Amino acid sequence: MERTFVMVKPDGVQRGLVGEIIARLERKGLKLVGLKMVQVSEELARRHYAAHEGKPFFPGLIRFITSAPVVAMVWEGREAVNVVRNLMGPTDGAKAAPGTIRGDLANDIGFNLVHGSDSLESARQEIELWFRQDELIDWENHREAWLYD
Ligand code: DAT
Ligand code: MG
Repeated sequence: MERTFVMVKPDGVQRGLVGEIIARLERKGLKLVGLKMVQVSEELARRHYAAHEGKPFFPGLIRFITSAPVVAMVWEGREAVNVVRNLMGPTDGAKAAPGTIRGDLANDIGFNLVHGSDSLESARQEIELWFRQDELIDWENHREAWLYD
């Protein structure tokens, strides 16, 4: 089973969409294995978005992600990285299809509610960056007997 890092961004927390976003991932059958609220520091923000350093939107992105609390999570399941990316939809809410989190609930490029790791390798790095090992819970989800053949 794969694990992926998911974050409800400050706009999602402020708009009261944490439950809505978690519900969509739960209904898909993904298993929550880590969850915490974080007031993101400038240092954590810069490390998380290091791949975007130097881009014109980088300073605004750091300002946004540190402006209010986020909810950081780790979700586990079959092809979890791709499954979450598909549930989120593409970066720009205006272009995201209905049925996706961004397509249904966002209409901006920067204020797009949610982050999800874009590859297995970035998932591994982001989980390590955001969570200590003892913050991740290995638990048996009995639903899985009816989720996976
Ligand atoms: P995603 O979050 O879909 O993986 P990304 O990794 O390309 O998108 O960019 C990270 C975040 O940076 C994205 O969620 C919003 C912001 N961003 C990306 N491109 C942008 C742009 N052209 N203008 C403003 N913000 C942008
Ligand atoms: Mg990305």
